[in-house]
Amino acid sequence: MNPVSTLRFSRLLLTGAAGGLGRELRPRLKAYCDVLRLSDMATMAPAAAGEEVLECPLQDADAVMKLVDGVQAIVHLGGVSTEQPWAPILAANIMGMVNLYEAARKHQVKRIVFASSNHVMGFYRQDQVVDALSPPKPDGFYGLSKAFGEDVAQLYWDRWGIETVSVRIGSSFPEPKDRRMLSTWLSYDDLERLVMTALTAPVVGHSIIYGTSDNRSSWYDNRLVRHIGFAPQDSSEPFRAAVEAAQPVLDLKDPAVIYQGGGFVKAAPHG
Ligand code: NAI
Ligand code: 15L
Repeated sequence: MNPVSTLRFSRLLLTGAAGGLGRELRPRLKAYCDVLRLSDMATMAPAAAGEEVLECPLQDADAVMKLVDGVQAIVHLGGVSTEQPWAPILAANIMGMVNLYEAARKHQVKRIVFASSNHVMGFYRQDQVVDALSPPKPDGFYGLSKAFGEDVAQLYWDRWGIETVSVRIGSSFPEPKDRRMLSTWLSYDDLERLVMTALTAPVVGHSIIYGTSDNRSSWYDNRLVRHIGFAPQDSSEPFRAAVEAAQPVLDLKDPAVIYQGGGFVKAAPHG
């Protein structure tokens, strides 16, 4: 495969295409490539012109090897996206991540955008600021698996020169749902901007960037990754009055209020 020095891709792979962000990015990414290959283990809408649709469980190494054949770059959204018992996280986010990078190595894919999560850092307090060099403090099995995913990306950069932008996405939904999300919200338009700048920045090695819009309040510092050139254009501010009216009082002793991970810090996946 050619190095990713292009603004347009011959064949781009989007995993997690049946999910919330995958469905949102599907038509947007199509504009930047000749062929968009879509995969998930769940059912997806049938292929339109210029699309390929392949069902693929990430824990199936042989299937992932075939999935990655012929792609120039990957946007990796597939996986467990909330706090869950260990077994599905192990399959999707641990085995799946290694399978994807092994396939990328064998098929000489040069650039991956990995959907990591703010939950890698969930046990930092909301009065602390974190950057790409702050040591991880995952808030559960899910955050732990994303920290592992970032380490996989680092290994494949150091050892095999596969570039990755690990995006610690905050909260990417149509609008911020609560007071915490006023700080973590990432609009869908800014998500598209971030994914595309991460795919096309000339040199990224393995870079870790926080994925949020230009929110007035924030606990993320992206100064170390200015080379990516992400310039968010949206903000949670227009939603502030409605969000604050719906949640006027916060329990300042509640761990979900104290820590950056919010409710994830007390999610109980162990039954
Ligand atoms: P989602 O849960 O809606 O989508 C994830 C997709 O991955 C699903 O369609 C699911 O079927 C697929 N998947 C799960 N296990 C799989 C497996 N073993 N094999 C193949 N496919 C599998 O999640 P969403 O919101 O679309 O997020 C996309 C990515 O971004 C996820 O990796 C998530 O962890 C990450 N992220 C999302 C945030 C958000 O605010 N939406 C915040 C932080 C991270
Ligand atoms: C995540 O990592 C989840 O995938 C998403 O569903 C949200 O809960 C988000 O973090 C968040 O922290 O708001």
